[in-house]
Amino acid sequence: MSFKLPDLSYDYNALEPYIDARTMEIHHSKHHAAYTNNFNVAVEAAGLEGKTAEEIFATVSSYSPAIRNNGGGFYNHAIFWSVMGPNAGGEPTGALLESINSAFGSFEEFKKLFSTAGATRFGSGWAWLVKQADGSLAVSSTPNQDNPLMDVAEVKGTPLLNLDVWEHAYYLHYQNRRPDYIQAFWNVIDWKQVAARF
Ligand code: MN3
Repeated sequence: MSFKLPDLSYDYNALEPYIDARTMEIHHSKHHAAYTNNFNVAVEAAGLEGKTAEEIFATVSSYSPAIRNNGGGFYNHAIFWSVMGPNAGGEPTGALLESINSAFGSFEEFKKLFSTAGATRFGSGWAWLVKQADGSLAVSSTPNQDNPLMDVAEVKGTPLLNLDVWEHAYYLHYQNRRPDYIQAFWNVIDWKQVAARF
């Protein structure tokens, strides 16, 4: 199997009270594990072994929906776990903060844009902070398991931060209150990890 389910660098209960342990356990050990397994099956069926996920995404429109959906599911969740952590939250600093200010005016304005991107994504999908090819930052959202590395994405670039707004990411604890989940997310963002991606 070429793609592996990554371990979390923290316990399932580490993000409480913002994201509950039961949601984290099911999300990682069931949902993410299934995307990873199904991606490996689809990659093998398509004869794409040896390619990186990024290489596959660059021409994802030429492959089956199984590649697009499960590849995105595998990759997007790996980013999502890595940009969250305990003892996190607060604001970015340094060059990342300067780029955020330059692109959006202020950190508060960025928070509003990103939160709105997640709240208004109809159905299932993700909100993103993206570093575009010219180096500038943008906020976007994608449907389903699409991501900004895919040739089908409206806003393309390197994903710096993402937020899963599928119901499976919040329904046990927040039920239909997606905006409350999005507000809580700001308390678990590990800005050091986001800065490292930047
Ligand atoms: Mn998910």
